[in-house]
Amino acid sequence: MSLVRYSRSGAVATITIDNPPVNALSPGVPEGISEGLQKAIADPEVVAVVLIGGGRTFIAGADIQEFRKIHQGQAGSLKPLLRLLTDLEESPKPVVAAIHGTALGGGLEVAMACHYRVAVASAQLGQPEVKLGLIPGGEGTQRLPRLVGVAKALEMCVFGEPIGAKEALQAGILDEIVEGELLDAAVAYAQRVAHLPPPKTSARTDKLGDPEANAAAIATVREAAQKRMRGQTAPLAAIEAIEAATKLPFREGCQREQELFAACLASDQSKALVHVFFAERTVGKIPGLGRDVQPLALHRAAVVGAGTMGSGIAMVYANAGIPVLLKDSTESALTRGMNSIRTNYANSVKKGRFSQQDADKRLALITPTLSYDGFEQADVIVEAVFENMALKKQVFAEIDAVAKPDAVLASNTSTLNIDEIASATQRPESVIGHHFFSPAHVMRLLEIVRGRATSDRIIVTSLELAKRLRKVGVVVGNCRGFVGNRMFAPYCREAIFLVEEGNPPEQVDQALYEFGMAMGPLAVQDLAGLDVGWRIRKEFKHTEIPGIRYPELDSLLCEQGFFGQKTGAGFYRYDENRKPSPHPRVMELAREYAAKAGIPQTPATPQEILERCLYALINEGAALLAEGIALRSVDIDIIYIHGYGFPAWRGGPMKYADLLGLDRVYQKVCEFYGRFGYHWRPAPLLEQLAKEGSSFSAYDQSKAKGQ
Ligand code: 3H9
Repeated sequence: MSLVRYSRSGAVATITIDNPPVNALSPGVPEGISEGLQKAIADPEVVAVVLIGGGRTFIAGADIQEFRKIHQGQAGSLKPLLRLLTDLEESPKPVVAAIHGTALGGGLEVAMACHYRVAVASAQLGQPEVKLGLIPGGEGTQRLPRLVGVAKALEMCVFGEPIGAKEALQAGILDEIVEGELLDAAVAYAQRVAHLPPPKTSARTDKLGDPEANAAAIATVREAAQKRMRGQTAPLAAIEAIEAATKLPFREGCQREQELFAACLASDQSKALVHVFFAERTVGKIPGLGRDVQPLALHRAAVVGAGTMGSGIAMVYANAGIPVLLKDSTESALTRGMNSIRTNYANSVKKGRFSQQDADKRLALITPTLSYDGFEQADVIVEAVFENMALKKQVFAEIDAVAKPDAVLASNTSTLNIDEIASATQRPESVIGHHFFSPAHVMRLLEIVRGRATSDRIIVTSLELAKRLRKVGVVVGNCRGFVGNRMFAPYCREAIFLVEEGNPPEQVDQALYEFGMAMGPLAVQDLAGLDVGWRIRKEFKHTEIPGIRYPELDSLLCEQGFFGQKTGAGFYRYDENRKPSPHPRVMELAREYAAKAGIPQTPATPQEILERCLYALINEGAALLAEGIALRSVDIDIIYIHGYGFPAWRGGPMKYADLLGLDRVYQKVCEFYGRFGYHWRPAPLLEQLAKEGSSFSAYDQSKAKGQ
């Protein structure tokens, strides 16, 4: 089937793009539109042209698969798109872009090269290229400021958030919001403007502002970008391109845009972010899970345990409009949980995230309870009690007795064995892990842990549920800590070892923060509470091998009552606003312990701090992949980006390793194995891929082909 259709109704020609699902500008699409346009120009009967998308949307942008090919060294060309933009704007007959769904990236750029733009009220328009490590490369940085002014163009190109039709009309992108049938309205509009000389956006200068105002707008947005998009290069390149629009004639500005676009396209940041775009969509596709498996309907939920996690999870359900029971065994625990929910909602209202009315509506969906009454109606029940196996088994036995036959029985355990938890019920096939990350209503990750007996239907239902809860669901296998926390352990181990070796916490954290992590590993542990790890460590003490070094300092801090932020001290000291500062006792304790244990004091460079923490993470990731606990390396990447604050523009830990080159990572792991022993045994899969000159991405692909 052809990618672009041409038709005519009366004196108006219609060019329809038919490239499902999102009408991306794949090879053949710009050429097809150009061809249609030439036909319309050549037809003496035609007085105007409408450009419209078939199916659910206008054009969602350039074909991102093409960028992936370019990243893999295959040739790709933007020339047909650039030629189309000129053809459209130079057309002697007016061209009207008729927009529904989304006009994003190259889609908006095509629309802006048309002479007029009309849209339905639900349309979304934007330049989201920065989210792929790019800038608009289809003259968008030059046309957009001409339509909306410099400040608005900066906001749209630098932060990449789309805007709705109403805002686009006010800003000057759209000429009209139409009601009724879009095509009919666009044709009528085209007839109305047919006799007018077609206006060219590139010829406009009226909105380009004056140097003083532009300099101020640029300085403001640059500062905001450096804060909100720390470490990323594309937002700064977008600023430079828009600045060029204010200083250079249109064509020269386009030239500058092309240079900046090419540099972004060649960058590791773009490779990483394009990888993440596809990874986010791959994690929902589980090999071997039949497409015919239908998810169960979910109308009501129940949560057991009103602690930090339980009350956070109840909010997640309420935020998605799902009524939820929140049970605890004591009045005081329940009151504490409900109070923290109220405070959270009140803060959201104060910060303007939603209205008081919205907050009240959400709160009304949460029903506190001390009994299991009403649990028989719940479609999903989430256990979020203390991380203790005996307690969890008891709760599951109780849930089993009250839940309806096809309910999803989920545990929010972060480390414990799902199969053992399931064994407390008569229906292990209904039991699954729903591992939310703290704070549950903020973090986007939901680790979905399948047990040995978990049914496909429960897995599919959990994936659907994740979408409804606006989370990214990633299915993983069952082992201690699953994917996220099992990898987190060696990452934190190295961070603590480094402190024990005489490197202050702030130096260790700083290296990882500068790498792009949302927080350093020691600050994260202070936030989560050091007592959590302390308790788990005591539970698993019997698994430790005599003669092997394990992190001790965190336990020593706990013995002092330093549990992290909540006690005002952990790896750092915290003031009443939870602002951290170095705690002199921490390094004292570290030195005393190191002297006793014979640990040499060796200052590490930021590079070594990074390598030890991150390569420990990657080595464990490779082991999880080989064991099949992680299905693909992309699953690990998404878990780390959405659950652990790993910078998306580094692609996640496994993509980061690919970009460094696995041989380099492997060599360093071997070096650390030589220096530090046991913990650094290279994962066999890392060794194999490094020696083959391969990558984790290639491993994913070869596994997908084998399925
Ligand atoms: C650009 O335009 C650069 C320009 O300046 C030009 C330079 C010269 N390409 O997300 P969904 C696929 S950069 C290829 O699940 P939704 C997607 O992978 C681009 N494929 O649906 C998925 O495939 P699968 C700027 C694309 O309804 C399927 O479509 N544009 C593209 O939740 C459905 O997607 C963007 O960054 C694409 N452009 O959301 C927009 N877009 O079924 C990126 C989607 O095999 N796209 N696919 O997994 C989006 O934001 C969302 O996909 C959209 C729909 C809002 C459109």
